[in-house]
Amino acid sequence: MIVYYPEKHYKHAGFELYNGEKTQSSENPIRVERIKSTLENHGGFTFKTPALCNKKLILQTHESSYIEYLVNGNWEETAFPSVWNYTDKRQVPIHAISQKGYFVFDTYTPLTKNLWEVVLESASCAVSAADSLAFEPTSYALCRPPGHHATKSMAGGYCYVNNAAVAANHLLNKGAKRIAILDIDFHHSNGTQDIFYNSRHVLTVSIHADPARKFPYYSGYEDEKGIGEGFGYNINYPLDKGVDDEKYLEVLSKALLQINQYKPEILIICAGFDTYKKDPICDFSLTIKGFERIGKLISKLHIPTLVVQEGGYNLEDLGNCALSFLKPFLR
Ligand code: OKP
Ligand code: ZN
Repeated sequence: MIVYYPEKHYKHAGFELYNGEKTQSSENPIRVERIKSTLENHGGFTFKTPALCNKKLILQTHESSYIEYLVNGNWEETAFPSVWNYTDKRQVPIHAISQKGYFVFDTYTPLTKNLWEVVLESASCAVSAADSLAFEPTSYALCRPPGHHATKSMAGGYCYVNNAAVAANHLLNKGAKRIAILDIDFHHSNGTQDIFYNSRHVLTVSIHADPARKFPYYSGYEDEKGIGEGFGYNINYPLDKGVDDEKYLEVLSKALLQINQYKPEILIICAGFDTYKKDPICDFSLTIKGFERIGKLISKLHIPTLVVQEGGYNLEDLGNCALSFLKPFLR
């Protein structure tokens, strides 16, 4: 299996402000290094670094003022918002402090030095991996930073550019008519939902912790079904705490049935392993063996599948969670 890996990701590392307190970020460079070394030790994976994708592709996914903000941002020190847009005006503000609150929706997502080159390379992993579906049934984009919380015009939840959404737009440009994105990260994929909310060409399905209890809090509820011609093409499965392998597989089977009915030409899996029982910030209880069962069930659909890495924070077991999930796709 081909794996696209971002070699400059380590340049992005920071802290987060959680409820007013400064803490070490869970989203650190060790994460993808753990996954990489576990897959390398196992064998069957070929690592490549991506060619940087065209900025136009990113502008098709995100608002241009937001992307210009990331491109031109010259943050010498880690920066965070402190005042948010409390109006419904969409007018890019002038002051540096108001701009941060305009383009970043939480205090977990630091604006760091070299941010743009790092996020561009992460998105490029997803695009390159999408291209390799032309000659491989499955490919894996080992993205960092992750992408699924990034909306059209805001960063948040450790995400800046929505890697999976950029890849989906790339595949639509190449002629695909129906793409399904299934997000199995513990957290609701609010960004992906936002980007494709009015589209029937991209079915977005997310299985996650009930946002009444967990991040991103404001979206991920069952009644969010899409809008306009996209109505019916967004599906959310908010779940209670403590979900185990059996319960998860039961919900996943339902989601896969809906995906199959849509008859997608390509399936994108936004894979987060923070549903793992020993994840330090989450409250589901999936096992390493459970990830293999999840991978097997998905692989049995026999749809060309792009796996895009999202979250997962248990550094000790993260590599084995990913390997276990990917194994059924190896041939
Ligand atoms: C990103 B992804 C923990 C609180 C921060 C933010 C969660 C972002 C998750 N110190 N919570 O979906 O895994
Ligand atoms: Zn997550």
